[in-house]
Amino acid sequence: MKPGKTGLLACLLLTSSLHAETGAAAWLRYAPLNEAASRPYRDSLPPVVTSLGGSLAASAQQELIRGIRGMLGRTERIGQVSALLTERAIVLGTLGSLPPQLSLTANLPPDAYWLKTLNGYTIVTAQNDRGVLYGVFALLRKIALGEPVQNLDDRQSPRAPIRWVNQWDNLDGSIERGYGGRSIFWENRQARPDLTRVGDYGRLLASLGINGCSITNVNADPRVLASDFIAQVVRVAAAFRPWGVRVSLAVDFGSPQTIGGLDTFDPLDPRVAAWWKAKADELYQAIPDFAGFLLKADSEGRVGPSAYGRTHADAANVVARALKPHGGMLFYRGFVYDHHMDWQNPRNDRARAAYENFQPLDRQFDDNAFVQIKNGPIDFQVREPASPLFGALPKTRQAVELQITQEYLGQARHQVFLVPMWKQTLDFEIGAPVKTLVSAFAGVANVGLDDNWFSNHLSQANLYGFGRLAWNPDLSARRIAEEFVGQAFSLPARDSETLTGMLLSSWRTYENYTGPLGLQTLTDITGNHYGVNVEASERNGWGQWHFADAHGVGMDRTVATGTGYIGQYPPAVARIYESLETCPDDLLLFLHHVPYTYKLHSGKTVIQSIYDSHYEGAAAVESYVREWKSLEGHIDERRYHDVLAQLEYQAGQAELWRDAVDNWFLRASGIADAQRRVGHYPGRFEAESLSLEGYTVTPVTPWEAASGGQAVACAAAQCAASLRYQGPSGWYTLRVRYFDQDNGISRFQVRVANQLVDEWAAADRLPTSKIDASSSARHIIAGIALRPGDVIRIEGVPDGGEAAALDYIEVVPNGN
Ligand code: GCV
Repeated sequence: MKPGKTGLLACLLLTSSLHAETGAAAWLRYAPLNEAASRPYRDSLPPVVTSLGGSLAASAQQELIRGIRGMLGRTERIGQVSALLTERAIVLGTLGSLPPQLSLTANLPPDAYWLKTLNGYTIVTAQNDRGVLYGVFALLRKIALGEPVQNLDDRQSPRAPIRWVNQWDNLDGSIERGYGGRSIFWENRQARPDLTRVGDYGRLLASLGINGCSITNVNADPRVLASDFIAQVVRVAAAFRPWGVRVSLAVDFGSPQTIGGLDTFDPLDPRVAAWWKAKADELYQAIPDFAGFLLKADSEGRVGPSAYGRTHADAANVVARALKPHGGMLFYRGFVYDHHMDWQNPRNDRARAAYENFQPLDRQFDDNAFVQIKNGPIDFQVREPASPLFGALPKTRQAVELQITQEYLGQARHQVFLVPMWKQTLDFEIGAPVKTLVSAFAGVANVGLDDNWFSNHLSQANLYGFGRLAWNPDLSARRIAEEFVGQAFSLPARDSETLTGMLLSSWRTYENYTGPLGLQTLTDITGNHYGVNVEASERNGWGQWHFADAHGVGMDRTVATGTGYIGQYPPAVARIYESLETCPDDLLLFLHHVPYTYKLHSGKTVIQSIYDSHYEGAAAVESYVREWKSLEGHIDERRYHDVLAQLEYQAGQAELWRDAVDNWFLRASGIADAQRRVGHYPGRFEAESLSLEGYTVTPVTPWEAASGGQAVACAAAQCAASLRYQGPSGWYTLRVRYFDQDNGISRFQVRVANQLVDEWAAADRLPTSKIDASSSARHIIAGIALRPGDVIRIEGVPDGGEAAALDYIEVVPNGN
């Protein structure tokens, strides 16, 4: 077998097992291979697994047995070390533990592994126990992807020694920017009684080589450091330990005062230093493999060293020095900015903040203090340039922070594969590629108790991709997508390619229907960060401005006439960004302010490009629905239907984004769409123009969130909106746009000529109680025969605070 382009696709798989899957197994499904595919593995893999011991030996051995059982349908025998001379085996052990006849020498860094076939033995070895465990997962991955294992000689080392995930979990069980259910760690300010999911999560993380997890929100609760809380952390650490995942805590910088009882948290006060030291000693006493602390200070209302006129280095070092004797690390977030900035001062620029705060402090951080830097200078927007800070701290250890949870990228309700975006940052040359400048990777994962961790099966690809990049940032996005698809789904080759293609194009698609050309995600910045709200980022202190007005759009960050942000890059980069001639179209409006009629490199004007990309993005999501439907029968029913519902919903949201953003820019610019689509919606009937019984017209805020800026809401027990159809007879699809608030479950019925043709409940889990873009949803009723004079009547029954509100109905000839 050769691992060709699709050698890692699942063409070799599978004795079809399409029973319902919850998604909990993610990419560790170990789906059975078919007879032909499994034969080479059966022939080449010894029937015995012999473990040479070590702290993670039980996990490694059990995982190997479990994986081989799943994929090859046979159970490896557990062999004795004493029998190694006489029986061929898969041998699991560190280099130092290998017996003389299998002795191997190599200079492997910690966590690296070596898979080696020797004298009929398959050896999984490493410098440390974690490496052996990672080697087992790598061996199983090869089998799952159809790669050969008979003549192994594969050494793999992680690029960065620290690869960890951050969870923004609160002690009450909620998760800040978490979309996959409640915390797997906490409930009622205690560790959950049952931490099984923590162990399961540890296994997923270990399969990617992730070796640490910060288990509390960076908007930190001081209680996490209380002495009587340590026992809770001990339990979580114990659940992770079999998988080599070390825990860390995100801590509050004011802790010496808030829980330590001191009258100060001044980092230069010896009593404060002593407090941090005593606290670290206490934690390490209980958790000897504790990883360290994560610290968000002087940011978004968190206290920090500025309270005493001290620097971030002072703050980081006082904590780092407490951890140092135990081998602990301190991750100090570079996400520091003023969120009360004067938007009327054209020199102000949040994008400059991280560099200005930290660059002058280079050399001043201790060697176990890392500055953890978000990929871009703002905040996980759909497109940002790489943070200039990466190139400005040559004497400081740096961690790159990537956001796996899709805060600004559709919140797991939209399918957006983030690896291509991350790779842009990691590959970005800022003196050297960013990936070579960082020695730690942090991914904000925020998995929750939902069966499939994220509430969206396809969002798992982002955790998978983060882990694989953290191990090897040189892997291509395509390779990672193919690996994920090959393991998480068992599809024939053509279908694998379809799904891989969907993943790979999805970031560009999302960008197209939200904020292209560097506009950033035009969402509700001061609210839930989900639905469209073009002006939410303007005219406030948060600094995510894009300065769109009647004449033009974009933020002038040039050195010549703007905020000077571009000057934070090395000259080779700054030159490209500073000049309109060379600035890439994708970042144009992030870096420059231009008139709407400005011509892009693509040849289009800015305004026409905004219109077109929104139409392209929305059309692409409609095509994802069709493509996904083509996979029916090859995916278990549960996951098939879950993803189909998610994609259909996303298609409706993409259409809303398209219309909202395009109409906003049409109104602002006064320049018509050359293709006459924007503002022209054949077959669309605004709810407010229908014949209303009980419904009242209500303005929607922001206006672009509803077609025509208005909706109808029902304050009675039941309301109706009717339309007398006047078009030609034929088959039609009805598209009803309604609002699904989170404060009730309204019911809708649609009748055509008095006949009930469909009904549904507005019961989705959407993040708003308002009638706005976040609650806007679409219901499609296909195959309706209409004749002139037919009455189409939508009846709404509100519930709780939810008003059974309607935006419009579209009557679309079938096939359109
Ligand atoms: C945890 C953004 C998010 C916040 C988050 C913050 C951070 O502002 O909206 O929820 O806080 O980033 O990264 O600290």
